[in-house]
Amino acid sequence: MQGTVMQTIADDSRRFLRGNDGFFIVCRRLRDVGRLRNQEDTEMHHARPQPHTPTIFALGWSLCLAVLTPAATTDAAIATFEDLKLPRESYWNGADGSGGFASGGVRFKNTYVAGWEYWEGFAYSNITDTQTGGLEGQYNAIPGSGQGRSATYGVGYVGWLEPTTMTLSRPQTLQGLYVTNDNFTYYAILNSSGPAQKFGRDSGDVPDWLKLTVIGKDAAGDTTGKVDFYLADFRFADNSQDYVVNSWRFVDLTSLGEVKTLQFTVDSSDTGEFGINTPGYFCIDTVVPEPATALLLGLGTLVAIRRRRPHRPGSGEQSW
Ligand SMILES: [Ca+2]
Ligand SMILES: [Ca+2]
Repeated sequence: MQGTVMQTIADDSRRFLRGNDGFFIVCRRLRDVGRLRNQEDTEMHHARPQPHTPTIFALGWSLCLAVLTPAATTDAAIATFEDLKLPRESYWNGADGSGGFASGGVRFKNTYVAGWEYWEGFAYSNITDTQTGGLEGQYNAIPGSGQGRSATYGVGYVGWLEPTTMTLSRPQTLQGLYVTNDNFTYYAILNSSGPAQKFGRDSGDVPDWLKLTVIGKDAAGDTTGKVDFYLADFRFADNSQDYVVNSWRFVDLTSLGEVKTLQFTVDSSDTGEFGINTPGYFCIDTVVPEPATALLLGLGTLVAIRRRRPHRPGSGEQSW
């Protein structure tokens, strides 16, 4: 970044630094309190299995399911962020310079620029506040919790230095993951914020949109496919159908096939000289492998139990 000419631009609510290469950074935190909107809390996108009638058959099937349970629920998720420990109402943003973090078998990349208080890539958080907008709300998921009312979730920010990526421990097909809006983005869309315009604009009729794109990449780094998800969509002619996502939504990623890395990008109808004006944040939780993979994990558990059974303490190696 040496040699970059930086320009300071101040407005009523915050200050920005812009470089001659298009780099854009928010460098001062100021409160920007938005309106609290009625929240519809998290609804699982999948239909949950209904309880079975307690017949003998059902009991047997339930016992089978009990062994294979990881295959059928988000307990099988390969990343939930619940294994990341945080003090209450706090976040991690990479200020320790570690360059990322892992949840389950998934590594999330982080880039932190010391001295600028700037980060991009992934952070994680357990903040529950849903009313704070502006930069102060950048670590807040708008539903007020992680997916399924869990405590902890990831926060993605698509910046200018490195691609925003998460990398699996091995190539596999994913059923999908959950996403929602970040407070900063949510309130900027509803009320405007700095250079970001209110969606629909003054007339309410401008067909604005904010799109998250998930790009699958295989072990060789080649793209396997792309999936778009609209975090906000005001393109409906009937404005009563316009929406900003405020609950956790499942994004189906099976069409990407077997992937090693996912890259995330954001795009918006509201753009300027330095790229999109809408804050480029999203929140993420509960990465779910495809059912077949999860089923194999469950069967693997069964086989492991079966193979361990003949062992007796002190009996040495068992011949089969
Ligand atoms: Ca979680
Ligand atoms: Ca509209």
